[in-house]
Amino acid sequence: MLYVAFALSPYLMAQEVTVKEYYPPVPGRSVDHKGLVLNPTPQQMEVNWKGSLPFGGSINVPSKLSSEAPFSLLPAGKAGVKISFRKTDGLAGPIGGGYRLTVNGKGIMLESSDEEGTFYGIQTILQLIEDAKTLGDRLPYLTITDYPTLPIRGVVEGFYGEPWSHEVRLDLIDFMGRHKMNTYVYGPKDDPYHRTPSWREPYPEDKAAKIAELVRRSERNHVKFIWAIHPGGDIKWNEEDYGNIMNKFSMMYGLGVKDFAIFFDDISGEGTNPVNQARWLNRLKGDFEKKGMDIGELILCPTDYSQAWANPSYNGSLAIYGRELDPKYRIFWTGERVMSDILAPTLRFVDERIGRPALFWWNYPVTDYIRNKILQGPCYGFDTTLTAEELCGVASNPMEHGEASKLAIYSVADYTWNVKGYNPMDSWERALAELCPADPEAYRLFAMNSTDAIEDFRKAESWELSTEKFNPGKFSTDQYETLHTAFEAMETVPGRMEKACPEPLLSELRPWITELGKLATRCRKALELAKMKPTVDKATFRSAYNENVMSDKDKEDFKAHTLGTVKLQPFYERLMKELNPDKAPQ
Ligand code: LTM
Repeated sequence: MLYVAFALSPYLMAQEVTVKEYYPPVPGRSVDHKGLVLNPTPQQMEVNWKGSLPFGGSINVPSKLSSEAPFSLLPAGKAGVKISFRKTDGLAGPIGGGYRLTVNGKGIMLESSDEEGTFYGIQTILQLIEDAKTLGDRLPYLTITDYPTLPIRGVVEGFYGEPWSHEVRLDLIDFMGRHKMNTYVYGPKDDPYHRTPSWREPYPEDKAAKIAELVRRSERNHVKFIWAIHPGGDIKWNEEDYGNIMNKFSMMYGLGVKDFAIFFDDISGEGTNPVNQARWLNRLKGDFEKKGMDIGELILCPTDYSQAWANPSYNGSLAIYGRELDPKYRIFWTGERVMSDILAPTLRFVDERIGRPALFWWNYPVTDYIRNKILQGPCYGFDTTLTAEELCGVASNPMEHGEASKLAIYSVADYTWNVKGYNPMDSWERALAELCPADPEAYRLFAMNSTDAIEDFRKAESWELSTEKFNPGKFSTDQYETLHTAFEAMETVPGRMEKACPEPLLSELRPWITELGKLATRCRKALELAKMKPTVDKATFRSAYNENVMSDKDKEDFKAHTLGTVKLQPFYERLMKELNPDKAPQ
């Protein structure tokens, strides 16, 4: 369901509250990793800081491995650190993909039981190589025993609006591979060949070639490229349309796609019929088999994808899927609402009915319903006790802004790989440092003030500020100074980000960074007005006050690129209202 809330004035939304009132504080804590930063967080890591291996930036890969993927990803050099590799049984972990990595005086030893495990072990080594740069070109002795918790770890490009460009997709797929994610679901609502009206038609040649390239890039990254069709808007449950779906899938198969999804979200009428959906999906699976097609994942996104309206009864669609849909199909679920936390009760609700662990379609950081926002907050609201028996995976639905979406995708990679070990605050801070390494503090200052979504899915924002406790008629020097220093720090963000933030992230964030700078200045000036009021005459105060009133243009710009809606803008508005020289005496 697409909410159209972005037309709302931020002033209507602005209501200053303490984070504790109804926003849960961001869980987790900051961690000093001493330069040993890995994402996702390994399941087990023992570090012996007393010993370390000199690391000059290259690895001496044995010739029999050097041409083999993924060893060819390593920076090879004869004079480099020695690496050895051993196929060892029993390391795959509960769902495959596990590995063991040892760094000691002899060099690096990688062991794994399957291909996935080798790939993931190499990704960890590549991250260690980056870490060595900040560790004085040395690697501490360590042993990592690692494996994923959830089978599906990924992204669903499932938003309304301008689909990602080809370049953004390629880059995101590489990013996913580096962070051990394994699933990219292609379902942009505004790709006409995915959805009504043109789902029956083949992609034009140039677009088809790009999809084939995405499949190849995904394979290199051990990512499954899942192509989704969205036929429900105008489907006819007749032989002709069954043939149309099969035909489209066969064409996509011809481009190299081996994993498919069928979406029936956000439709009404004919297409919503769960009995027909299940019947056709089963038939498709059977026909794929008959044709000898080598199919991997099959996924359904139901019309009843949220507990907010899913029919809970025996005759409801979820229960029908549970009884009738082939168990190979995974089923998407967005939780209690469209935008929801990933929690046990809603998974119990859906799993009981669908007879399998649901696949969470996490509607964050998507902003197609609030296009004037850019969501940069920590990812929390994830139950860290869930297992693959209750939740088969999570796919994050991102923003149109691919680069800015990486902040959240990084943490979804972290959570899905190691559910128990997930630390939201630490994951977010590591992501900030990876994405803006030259000045993570500037990115942090920006990001913590741009987190709030809408009423249904509000998030802690500006949590280090106590604006709500400030009374402009009576305040302490300490309160004043603390806020003044904080606003001044925020005012440095635009300049610092211009210098430190890499492209294309900077271009995506720039309009909001500019607004943060302006908002911080208004807040600082409002604070200064509170201090000035008792010390100057009315005319002087009125003139200073008027200078800090937002012009129509300021309002328009802020409405187009809004942030700071939990604390900053409400603080500014409250102070300006209370300090208004024309305010009637109370
Ligand atoms: O969430 C689902 C299953 N469908 C749509 C998404 O396509 C859309 O991006 C989000 C956010 O607006 N909401 C939906 O209902």
